[in-house]
Parts: sequence; structure tokens; C-alpha cells
Amino acid sequence: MKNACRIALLSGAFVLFLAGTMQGGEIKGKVNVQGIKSAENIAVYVDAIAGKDFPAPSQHVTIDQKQMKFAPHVAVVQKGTTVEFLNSDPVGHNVYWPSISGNKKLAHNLGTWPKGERKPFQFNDLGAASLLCNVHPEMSGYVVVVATPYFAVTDKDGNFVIKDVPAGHYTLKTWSEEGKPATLAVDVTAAGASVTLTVSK
Ligand SMILES: [Cu+2]
Repeated sequence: MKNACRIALLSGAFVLFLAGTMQGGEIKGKVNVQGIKSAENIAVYVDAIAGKDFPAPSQHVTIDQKQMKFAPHVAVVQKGTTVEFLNSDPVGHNVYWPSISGNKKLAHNLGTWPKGERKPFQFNDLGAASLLCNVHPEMSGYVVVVATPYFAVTDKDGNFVIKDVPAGHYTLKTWSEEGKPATLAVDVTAAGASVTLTVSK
């Protein structure tokens, strides 16, 4: 009986140990910029993982149009995510994008609607949609559609944290309004990973 208990305890501990190593951790990092005025609002994401498909998230993401701005300015979403475009201003706003990553076949115009209303759109194509409002030409925002649920947007100092990344070998990529994409190979262990990327004009 005693031995059976010991074996049960040991195998339990082993399962916990395995779970711990599979779990991975956070990818923490900083993006430095060259020739760009700000390190803020840069998307950092784990690129498509060979042999791994992620189901479309059931949770919707809201992009607000508030005080004549798209908020957030840059939203990163996993492929298949439904974005709800909300108008919180007392004026009518429009939402359209002329392309997704330059592909004009993926242009779309959601129309114009008043305060308090939302319009949903499911993003099923990878790439960056440049959001515009045809009522207010000064308004702009971005939806960056990526293949995995592992992404973040940099703060004003270029810092970012991508949470809950399983242990493994990945390719990190960046998207930014002004800079070229940067790519970095990263190994995530149970302790996570710490990286530095440079985005240049
Ligand atoms: Cu507008």
C-alpha cells in the first residue's frame, strides 16, 4: 500500500513537471527603432507555426472611434477574429480599408453609422488592414491579422510582453506603420524568453 502511494505521488509529480515544461512562459522584450520617431504601437507576434492551426477565437475585439480617433490605433488579432467597430462620437463615422497588406481585392467598406452603434467584421485574411474614415480623412488605424494567438503591441518605450506561449522554437515578427518588418528566431522555455528587436525605416 505504501509503495503504491509512493508511485502515485511520484507519477503525479512527473505529470506536473511535464506540464510545467510544456507550459512555457512569457516572451518579454523591447523594440528599438532606427529612423522612426516612436517605438510605440509596433505589433510583435509569433508567426505561423508549421502543423499548427488555431481555431477562430469566440471572443470579439472592439475598435472604438472616439474623439475622432481609432482606439486602439493598432489592434493585433488572430486570424478569424470578429472585430466590432464602435462609434462613440456624436458624429457619423465611416470605416473602410483600401487593401490588406497591399491586396486591393481585400478592400472593404463597412459604411457609415451613428453614435452607439457597432458593425462587426470577421478578419480571415492575414496582413495589415489600414483603417480609414471617408468622413474624416485625418483618421487612421490598423488591424494586423496574425496566424497565432501569441502577439502584443509595444508601449511608448517599445516594451512588450506576449503571455502564455508554450515552450518551443518560433519566429517572431514585427509590423509597424513606418518601419520594415523585423524577424527573430526565439526559443521559449518554461522560464519564458527575453528578446530585443530592431525596426528600421
Ligand atoms: Cu470619422
